[in-house]
Amino acid sequence: MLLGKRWASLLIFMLIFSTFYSQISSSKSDPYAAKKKRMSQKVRQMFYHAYDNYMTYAFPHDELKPLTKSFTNSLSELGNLKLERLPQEYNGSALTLIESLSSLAILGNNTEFEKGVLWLSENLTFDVDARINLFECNIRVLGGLVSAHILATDSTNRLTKGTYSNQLLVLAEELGRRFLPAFDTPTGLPYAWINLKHGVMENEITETSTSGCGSLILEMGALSHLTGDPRFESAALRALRKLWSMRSSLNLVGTTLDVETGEWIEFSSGIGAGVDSFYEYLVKAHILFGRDEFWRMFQPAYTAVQKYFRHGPWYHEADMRTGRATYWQLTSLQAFWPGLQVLVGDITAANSSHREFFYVWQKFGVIPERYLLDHQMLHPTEKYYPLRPELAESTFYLYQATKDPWYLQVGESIVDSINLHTRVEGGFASIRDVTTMELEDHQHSFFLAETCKYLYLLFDDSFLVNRNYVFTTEGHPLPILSSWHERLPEAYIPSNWTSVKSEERRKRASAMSQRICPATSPNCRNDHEQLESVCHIPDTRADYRCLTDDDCGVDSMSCRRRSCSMAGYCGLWLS
Ligand code: DMJ
Repeated sequence: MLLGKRWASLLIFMLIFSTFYSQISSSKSDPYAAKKKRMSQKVRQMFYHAYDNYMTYAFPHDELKPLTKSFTNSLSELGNLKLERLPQEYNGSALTLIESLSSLAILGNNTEFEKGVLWLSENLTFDVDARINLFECNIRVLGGLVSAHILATDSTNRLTKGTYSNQLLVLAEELGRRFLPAFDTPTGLPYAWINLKHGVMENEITETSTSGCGSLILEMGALSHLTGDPRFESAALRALRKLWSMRSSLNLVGTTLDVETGEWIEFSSGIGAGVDSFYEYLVKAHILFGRDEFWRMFQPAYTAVQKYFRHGPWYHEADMRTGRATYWQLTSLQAFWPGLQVLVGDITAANSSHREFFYVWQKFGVIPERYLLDHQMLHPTEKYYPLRPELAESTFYLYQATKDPWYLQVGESIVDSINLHTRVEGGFASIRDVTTMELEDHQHSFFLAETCKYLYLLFDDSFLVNRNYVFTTEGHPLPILSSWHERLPEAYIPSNWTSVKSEERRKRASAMSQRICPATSPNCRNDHEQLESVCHIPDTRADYRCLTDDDCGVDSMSCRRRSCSMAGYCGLWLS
């Protein structure tokens, strides 16, 4: 008995010591480990507070009204997606559930992920007389389903054996087929609205946005790769090519256009509403499909943005024909731009505009929808903050790229503000007016698909370790597979990469810098293995500082050589 007690004390001592020791050693390798753990748990709780309340008070409708603990079928603005085997009067598409699946997978909640997958498999149908917005339905519903299908079938055995036989892909394919009539225009540019049952309605409006035509390629391209039906990718690609052909001589695009005539309607544009994801999808399509064509569009488009819209760290709007500034406004949606800049290696520029967005966040407590830079005041009618993700998204990318603890601090401050100002008993509510913090009865689905996801990944990126993903504009991960890649141009592949790449440097590469495995490489062991890019050569210094071009490596995504800027940073500097 005494011996038993002694053994027990010894065991307890060893346990405490080993926990203490492992904490010391993990904090030795990462001094911010404890903070990250605490913050990731906090974000996890935020996600479940939003998700559980949705499931309790709103599911299977589209979105939660957290103040009244009721629901809104917000897709009915986008169109009603009715559910099979439910009373006829019921409308709803379980939008927030579809949008939550990839976040549940990232949080490692296989039980809830499986429940959601099986429920949708049995209940969701698109055979409904409903007018939907093509762009929104594509990024939220099609993107959510395609991503969840991939997560359901990856090698992690997320689902109980035998329960899944591609039901989500079947649904996604059906939805994709219902999108196709929208592209049947003289220009190939899709209508903004389509009836899922009857196709394009009579007298349908012909005006759409640049994002509406230029942000379909990730989801529809992935759908083609998964189903073997090329029609989805072809339709999206044709629209994107047409859109690009409509650029001005300055390589600028407008914000709205007519799909029948192919004429611009709104010539002023920027990097925010109506245009944002067009730029995002050019670079992400290049990463996902390895097609040089996307980079050839992105490179001049990015250069034009930096030349005509940028004013120091701020971005204003300009007329696509003249390049002259039109509106000097900061919008909440623009805050995704630093994240995009990280993807192309433009870290210094990303950091400087991220700081300005965060400055505005701190000034108001959250980021307002629109701020008039020239008058230094809020837009009179756009004072709201609907729980948008863009600043958190850029913060996540910048932390991945730099490991600068400053971004953890930013993330913590975002988490604290959201909890302080928007958390209510029934979920998280949007802010109607950032000057009074008056709330609005709406918890958008992107709060679960994006805001919580990026905040969580900022503090816990274990989901990304040894995996390569591109996140769609709605935050749904798509894996980068060599089997989806076209051959990279020879010029992009340096011949001496093997000698430069050392084991030690390899280990240092973050998840974000582990990229494509070009199909041309003999080192790609098999189609589905996600390896670090064979062309990737890290910069000599981990902080990207340089004296000459020789200190810079080769970008892991585009396989393009990085160069040393005048400020002494390696990047994909565009001339
Ligand atoms: C999301 O639906 C997507 O990020 C989209 O690209 C733009 N905005 C919202 C969130 O703010």
